[in-house]
Amino acid sequence: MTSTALPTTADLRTRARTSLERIGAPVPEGTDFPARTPITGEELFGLTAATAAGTEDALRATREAFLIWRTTPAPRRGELVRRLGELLRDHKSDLADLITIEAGKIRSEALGEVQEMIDICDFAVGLSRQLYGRTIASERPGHRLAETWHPLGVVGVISAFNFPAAVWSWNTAVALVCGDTVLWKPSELTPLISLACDRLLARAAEEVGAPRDVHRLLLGDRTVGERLVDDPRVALVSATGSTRMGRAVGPRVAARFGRCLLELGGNNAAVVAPSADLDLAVQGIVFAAAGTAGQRCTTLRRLIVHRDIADTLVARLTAAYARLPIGDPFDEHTLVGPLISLQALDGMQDALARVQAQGGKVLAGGGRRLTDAAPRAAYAEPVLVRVDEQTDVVREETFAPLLYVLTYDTLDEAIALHNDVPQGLSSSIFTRDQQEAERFLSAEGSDCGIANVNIGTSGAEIGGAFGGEKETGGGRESGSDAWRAYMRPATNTINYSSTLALAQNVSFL
Ligand code: UN1
Repeated sequence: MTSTALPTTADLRTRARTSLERIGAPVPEGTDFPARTPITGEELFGLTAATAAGTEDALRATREAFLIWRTTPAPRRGELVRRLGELLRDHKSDLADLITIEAGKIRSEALGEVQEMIDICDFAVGLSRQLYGRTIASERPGHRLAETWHPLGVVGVISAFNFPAAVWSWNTAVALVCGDTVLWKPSELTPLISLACDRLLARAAEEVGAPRDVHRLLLGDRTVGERLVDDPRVALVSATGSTRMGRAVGPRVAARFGRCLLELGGNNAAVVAPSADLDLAVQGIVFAAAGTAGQRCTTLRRLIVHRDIADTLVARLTAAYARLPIGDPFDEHTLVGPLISLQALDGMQDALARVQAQGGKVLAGGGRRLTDAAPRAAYAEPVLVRVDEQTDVVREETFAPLLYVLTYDTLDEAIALHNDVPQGLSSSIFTRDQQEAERFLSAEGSDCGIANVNIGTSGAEIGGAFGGEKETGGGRESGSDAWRAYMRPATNTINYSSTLALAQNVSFL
């Protein structure tokens, strides 16, 4: 199914301008780089990129603001984030429009992304009164041993197009309550939503009396990101994107002994056991694999199905794929919007050709839609491919709605297949057998940072730490105690006796 006609670029331009104006962030016109929409694949506005001097100014300003912000009590810092959360609630619809226009997300997912931002603000406000350190039993009489958490410095946030606002908010809301200031280099593909978020945070800062430069936005290409990566004033670089990007960023930050929080590629799988509730599994699989047009880092890319139910499940998935409405993400019936670019479509078609050459059989999808209506846009039919083994293309992350189906006979085999990829972000098992579920979640089960039961791999809530192992980069963001990455611990030994007792019974003088 293809949904109705697409909006024109002129309509989308007006809609984007209206949303930005309501948010109070007028479009800064320029010629350095374009703001585009994947809905038509065309240009909306020309924008201005940060210059080297502008980047230097932002580095200096956020560093200076840090010196004030770090001494502001954490619950007071929380007031800034609370106000940001209120403004996000007030402008939820406008922000979602900008996300749809720039990232191509369907309305419900775009609203969901803004909700995720609101949720992290609530979480961070609570956190502002819970930055707990521990006390440690000292071996010496009259001594107290404590761990104290202090603000870290300027945090450089490098974010990707697919969650253009939520991933910024995960980092920024937490960094701000931790006493850090933030420099944000968003994806070049999503500058408008970045301008909107930056404006709302600036407004919140004005209203609560926080320093103006607790946050600065730097639009531009990778040279801007590279400046943040190399500058020793940036205490932590939190980067979300491809494994290739992480390979470039990680060693450069390490070379100057900076800290890095990496959120990189995933190649997420679900195991479907013979006892699985197939109604539940089909719904969970289709959302995880085809939702967001396969462009979440948590997207389901591999399905590992027990041989006894493989044909039944595959038939049901094939039927569900054939019914997926693809097209205008603003149309309320659409479930699959456009890919971000023609380049992404090329990547998908290339992976599809390779997997077919390696023996894969296409069961559903693979075509391109709306080519005449929008030749510069990339509307792709989500694809289901049956493969006999986990070949090299299956072990790669292709950022598109491409689901590989493999079969297994024993749970040990399923877990081995599951873990035999370089990435380790998200995973799930569909089963009604508790022993199987627990084994999958155990130390000898999934090797991912996220492991679920009877739910797909994507769509994590705020509250749990988000991130993964191996080539996913090891970082944890947003929930649980991920805040610790944004602070530095100090160990304090306090002697309240009148004797100088040395540790380990050392005697001296
Ligand atoms: C991402 O794709 O970079 O769990 C983040 C999810 C979302 C976040 C995805 N809450 O799918």
